[in-house]
Amino acid sequence: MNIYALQILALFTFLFTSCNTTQINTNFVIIYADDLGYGDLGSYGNPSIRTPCLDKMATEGVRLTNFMIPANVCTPSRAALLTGCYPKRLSLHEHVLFPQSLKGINPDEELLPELLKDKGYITGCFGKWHLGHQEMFLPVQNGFDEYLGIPFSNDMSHTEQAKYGRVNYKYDLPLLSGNDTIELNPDQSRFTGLLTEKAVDFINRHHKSPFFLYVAHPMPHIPIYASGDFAGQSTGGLYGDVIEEIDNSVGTIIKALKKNGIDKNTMVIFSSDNGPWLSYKTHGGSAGPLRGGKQSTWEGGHRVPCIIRWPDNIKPASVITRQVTNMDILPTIISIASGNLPANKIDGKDITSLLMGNTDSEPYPFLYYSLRGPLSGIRHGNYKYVKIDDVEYLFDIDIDYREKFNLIDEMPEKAEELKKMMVKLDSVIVIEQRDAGWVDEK
Ligand SMILES: [Ca+2]
Repeated sequence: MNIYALQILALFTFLFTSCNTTQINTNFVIIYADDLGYGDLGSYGNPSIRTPCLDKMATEGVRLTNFMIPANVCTPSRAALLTGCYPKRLSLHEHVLFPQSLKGINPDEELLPELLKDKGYITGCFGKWHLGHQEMFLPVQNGFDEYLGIPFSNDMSHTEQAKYGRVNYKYDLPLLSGNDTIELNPDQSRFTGLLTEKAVDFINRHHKSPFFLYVAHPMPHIPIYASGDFAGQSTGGLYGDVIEEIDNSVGTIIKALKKNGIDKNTMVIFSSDNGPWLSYKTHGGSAGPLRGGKQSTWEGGHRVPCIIRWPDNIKPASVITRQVTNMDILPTIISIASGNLPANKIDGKDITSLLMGNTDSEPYPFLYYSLRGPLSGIRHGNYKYVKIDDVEYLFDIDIDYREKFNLIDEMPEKAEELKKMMVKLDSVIVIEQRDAGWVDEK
């Protein structure tokens, strides 16, 4: 074989190997903020909080403007993300888990990390879990090889409840490593930095094998804290400091991917679990132009930022205005990883093609469930029907995303059509509902 033939053979070998590597070895990083609102990032119009790393991530990837969470609080949102299901299917749709809760994610559910482990992925979870804190429900029993974080919200301790005038709880907030409590009531100003260090260390240790890294920041859920490097730096006040520290963490994680030469075959997803907690005023975020926030079925409670970076696959600086939900993340990742979907019914759809610029697929009707579980509304096509405090609303949600102009009297047939569809879709979920896991109280 002459030198030219050898060169051509080497080129084909390289192309085959690199294509193959991209297809089977894509890593996944999900960074999930807590209570971060639609209007909290520069790329989503915030006028005072600086988020250069997330803004850059948006210019290198795609920004979604209709990214919906099928819950307006923490526990059900996380259940939807890691199972691809409406939380009601898992009986985790009624508010959140508290330190006294005995309930958690059904151990029979096949969570995203479990499905990826079947494909040889190494999995790590750093941050807030909130899918049950009895041992059987914790991350290392549910598909994660490594875990460090808090099992429920950062305000669920006696000290923090007292600070906000609610002293019903007398619990200490544990910091867990695996299943073990390594600290009680840790200094929360360390959280963002500590989780970033754990994420970078995980990437450095596992860059040679495909991995799934889930970084679930406990912030900016109240009580909010920023570390010394960030405290007092933002014109957005302490809340701005917290967001800017999370933004910096995203930049640090992407830098670690680059340093290990794997940023091009790693999909990084940044989002939030629900809208901003407006009742905490300057310690809560902003839903931007959207009405309402956390705990409400107004758009501000359910629509959050989502930025996805996957170089060479997603067109830089693209924007997806079509409705996508956090339930779509699991089937999308599983499709890219050539894995198998869970045996149980899920609601999310694979959006890989949409992310790559194809706009031919239609979104599915989206159901809104209120804070304590009851069905509250539906969004289908460009209309949203919702019932809030016994008042019925119909909005042309594409145009009137601020939910200002109620069309219920002008278009009663449309409202009726949506209501019927909503009840029918929910009734199927009721029939197919699966119980969440329980621990015997005795
Ligand atoms: Ca939350």
